Amino acid sequence: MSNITPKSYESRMATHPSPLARRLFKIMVEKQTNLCVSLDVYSKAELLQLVDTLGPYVCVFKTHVDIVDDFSYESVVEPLVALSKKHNFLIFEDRKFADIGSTVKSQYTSGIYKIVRWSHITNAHALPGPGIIDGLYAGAKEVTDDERGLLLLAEMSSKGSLATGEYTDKTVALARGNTEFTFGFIAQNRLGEPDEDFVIMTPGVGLDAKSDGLGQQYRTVDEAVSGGSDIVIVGRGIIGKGRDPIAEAKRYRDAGWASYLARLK
Ligand code: 5BU
Repeated sequence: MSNITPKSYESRMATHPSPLARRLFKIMVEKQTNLCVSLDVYSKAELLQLVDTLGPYVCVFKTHVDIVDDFSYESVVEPLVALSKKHNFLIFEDRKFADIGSTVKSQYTSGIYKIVRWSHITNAHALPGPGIIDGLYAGAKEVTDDERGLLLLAEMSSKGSLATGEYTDKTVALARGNTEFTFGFIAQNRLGEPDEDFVIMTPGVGLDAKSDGLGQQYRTVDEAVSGGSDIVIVGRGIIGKGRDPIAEAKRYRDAGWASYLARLK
């Protein structure tokens, strides 16, 4: 772990080894947001409506498409991709791949979801070793010329997570093998050496609750960003029951950007 303050999004936009990361920083700078909203909803109508209303405030929407009850490629993915162009955001399917290279390649490219075709970002556990990165990268190369990026799960937000210490260090080492594709981590802290640039996306962020009764642990936006997070991922804090999603999205977007500016000083 490094205590060196990460550079500005603008400067990283020019120098990052991953084309996808450069595109992401450009969106963040243009829209002045480091907020990713996690869309954990069961209906496609709700999902698409949230995307259209919250689109202006986010740089990334994170999905779990396998929880959408009425999913079809034509009625979910196609409108989602159109909205990503309308509002200029990236899509991150939080698939958490965890198998051998050959199998994850199939899971990434095939089946009903065909994730690689539309999801700019996805993520994977480091547990299987380097083959998981090779398999996903091969899938991306085979299917699309568009930029794709992978985040490794280096740390998790949940209580008692086993992804700590040596596991986290070895995950960082694994990412070094292909930084054009593996552009960062799902993590709670900045990771890597001062001369390296890994994008850190951080779940488990909430301004009101401390936990959810099922192991989730929340830290504030400022705790995450001052600790080195580049993008905060917020789900129920924004779209949870009884909340006003637009008001909350603005609140988290403003908090995230203020903490980022404070970190630069
Ligand atoms: P929440 O409603 O803000 O608690 O949702 C958090 C989201 O981030 C949810 O979709 C999880 O699957 C996801 N997540 C997480 O909470 N913690 C982790 O360490 C990882 C993903 Br990896």
